[in-house]
Amino acid sequence: MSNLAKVVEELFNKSIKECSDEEVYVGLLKLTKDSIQNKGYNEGKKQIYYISAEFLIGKLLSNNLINLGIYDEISKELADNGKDITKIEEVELEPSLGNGGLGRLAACFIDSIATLGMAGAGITLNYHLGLFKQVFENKLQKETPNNWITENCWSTRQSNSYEVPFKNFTLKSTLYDIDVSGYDNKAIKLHLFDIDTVDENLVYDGIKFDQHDIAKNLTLFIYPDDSTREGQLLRIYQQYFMVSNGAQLIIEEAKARGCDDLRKLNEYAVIQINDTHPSMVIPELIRIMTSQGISMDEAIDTVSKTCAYTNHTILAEALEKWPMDYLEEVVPHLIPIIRELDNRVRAKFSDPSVAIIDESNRVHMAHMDIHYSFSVNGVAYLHTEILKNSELKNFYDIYPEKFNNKTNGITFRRWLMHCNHPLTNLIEELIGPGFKKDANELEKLLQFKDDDAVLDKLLAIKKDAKVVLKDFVKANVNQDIDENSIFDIQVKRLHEYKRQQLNVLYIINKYLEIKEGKTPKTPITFVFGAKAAPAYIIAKDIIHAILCLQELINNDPEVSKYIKVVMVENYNVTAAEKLFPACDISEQISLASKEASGTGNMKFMLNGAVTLGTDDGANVEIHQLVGDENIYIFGADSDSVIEHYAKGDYCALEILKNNPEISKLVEFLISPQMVAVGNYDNLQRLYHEIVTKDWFMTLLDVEDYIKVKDQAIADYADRKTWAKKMLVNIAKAGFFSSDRTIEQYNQDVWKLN
Ligand code: 26Q
Repeated sequence: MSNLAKVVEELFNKSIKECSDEEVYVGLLKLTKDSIQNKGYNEGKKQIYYISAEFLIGKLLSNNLINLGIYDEISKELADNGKDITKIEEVELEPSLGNGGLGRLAACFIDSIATLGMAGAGITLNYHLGLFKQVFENKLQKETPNNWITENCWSTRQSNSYEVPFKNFTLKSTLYDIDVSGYDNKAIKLHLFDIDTVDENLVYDGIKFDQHDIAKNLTLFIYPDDSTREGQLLRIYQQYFMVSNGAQLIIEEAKARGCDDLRKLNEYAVIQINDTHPSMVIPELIRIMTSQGISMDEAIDTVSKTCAYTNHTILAEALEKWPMDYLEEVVPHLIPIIRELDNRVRAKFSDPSVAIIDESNRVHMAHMDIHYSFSVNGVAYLHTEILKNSELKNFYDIYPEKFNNKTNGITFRRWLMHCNHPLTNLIEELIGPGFKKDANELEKLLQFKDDDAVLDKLLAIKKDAKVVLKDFVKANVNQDIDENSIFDIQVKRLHEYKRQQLNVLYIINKYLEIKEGKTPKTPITFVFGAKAAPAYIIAKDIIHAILCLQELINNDPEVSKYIKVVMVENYNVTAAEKLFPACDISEQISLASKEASGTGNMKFMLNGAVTLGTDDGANVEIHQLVGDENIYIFGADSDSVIEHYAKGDYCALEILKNNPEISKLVEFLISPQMVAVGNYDNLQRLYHEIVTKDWFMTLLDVEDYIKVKDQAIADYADRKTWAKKMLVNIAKAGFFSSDRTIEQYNQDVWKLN
């Protein structure tokens, strides 16, 4: 009897055939959890603790089967018993423990850390409802709770518990662990801290809840709305709870590995601080050390040698600055330490721009990180250059040796082997299985650049993936799309700097062209997927505009022959796994200088999409790798954008006055056609924002965008030449394996033994 047969026999007293999909899932969950535990965990004296408010891990079943090397065997066994593994995957609920890029990056990183045999762990919170589930109602985003914790689930309750002191009370934590299996290697753990008193019944009317009783709501949601004082305080409670537990666990484990003197903590642990959300780990560790008799000087020295900081954004509004009185209300015991850290900075540097506490009595978390970490890194070449030369220039001048770049990466286990079996199999047929361990081997595909049979296979695989997405879209939003059309896809968080509105203007242009009789050679399907932050009004208006275009265009028989618009509902990791393989044109159209890296751009490339993008974030490196022939770059470059901001000379109204063609597109947002299907107020607000402000310079790039996108669409018609571009993109994607990124972190920063 097979292992799975034994497990389900034991659990349900049934054969696999007799089990429901739910029962098979539970059986596989047990089998997988046991197999990972039996293999054991990576070990080492020094460990990496990747501490992050987000780990957007996605569903785990198939990924774990792949990493255990038993996916094919299990899926065959299931098929032999009349079961379809993709149906069983559907039983699992997606843990949405993150917002977007930063959280997904953390998930890719723990996969790579485990795979490369490094000892370490992820540290985060056990959000009961994770990120909200998005539903569309009257063409508007509505947020609903998204429960992922069920009786049978990947996390396992542990016996560890720590006391976390707040101003007026102390909370006792409970630890849940999720094992993260390396690919063909042992595992590491993702630690999720929680409290037992959380009350999910507190939630009403979507995702509202009473924010007062911390003991009941601490880990209910990820990033509760922080537009109010209560919301901001809750964020501080969450952050401190995460880092205090983390610090206690790290110290306990270091001691268990032989650290007999906390002054040597840096020999046993390195803590990677994922953006500023976990920054309070610095004063917390210092607090713990000094409370145990270590001097302030020594504690600061050790902690600074233990912590490393990653910056993920240059957007001013995302840089956390906590008002001192908020911190006083939640964690008064950290205040003297933060003041001491600030005093030391002020004694050394007279420049007020590098202080930790500013004139308005706000604590700049990033500044604390930079002064009291040994490494500061950006997440793509251009991003790190901008940090050094402009955003953090004053810090770079003081600490040039701390700054380094670590261009992001993605795990190929999930973003190729799991989400695109047909492509994986073709690659293996062509160049053997070596690429699964060493992504650089994908370059061997280049020898097939002129092999028609291979190029045809690539096109056939793409078409099949489009059929899969077509079915998904039908089930998801009840829209019919054509697998023979060009799939142009923009999926990512909704943000003005990512410029979904620029894509909208292109679609409006196409619509008007078609109405004037200028029809595209190949039909195009424009696909969007994006959640907007619940309090981000303009982002929600952009979603509304997209949904209006979807209705207007898809229901107009004259136009829908040529173009369609689809916005998938509740874009998440599971949807992403269907979207990336099916894409022809990957939209990476942020305003140059604003997208730190992007990682969706890498997933699209790896799955044979061609990038249409600005020279921003990791697009710059994609461009360099594939060459001008195999990417479509448009728009202003980052230097000129930075100059516009410095001079304050960008004026949307000016552009509109001088360009009736552009003006026509923007005016369409409030046209009778749009207002007939949408809400005037939402459309007018978006229109007004673009006309009077357009902070992210949509109109600066709109002409070039239309020109270059039209070129890409025209080029698509030459299928052979296009297939070559696909092949080159896949072949050059090896650099973006997160295994490479993690190896670089280890070599330059972590130095694990
Ligand atoms: C800050 C203050 C208050 C409330 C929320 C926040 C907040 C929350 C989430 C700030 C930032 C984030 C997330 C940022 C993020 O996802 N950044 C992305 O990180 C990716 C991984 O490095 C990059 O590829 C993306 O370019 C970057 O946008």
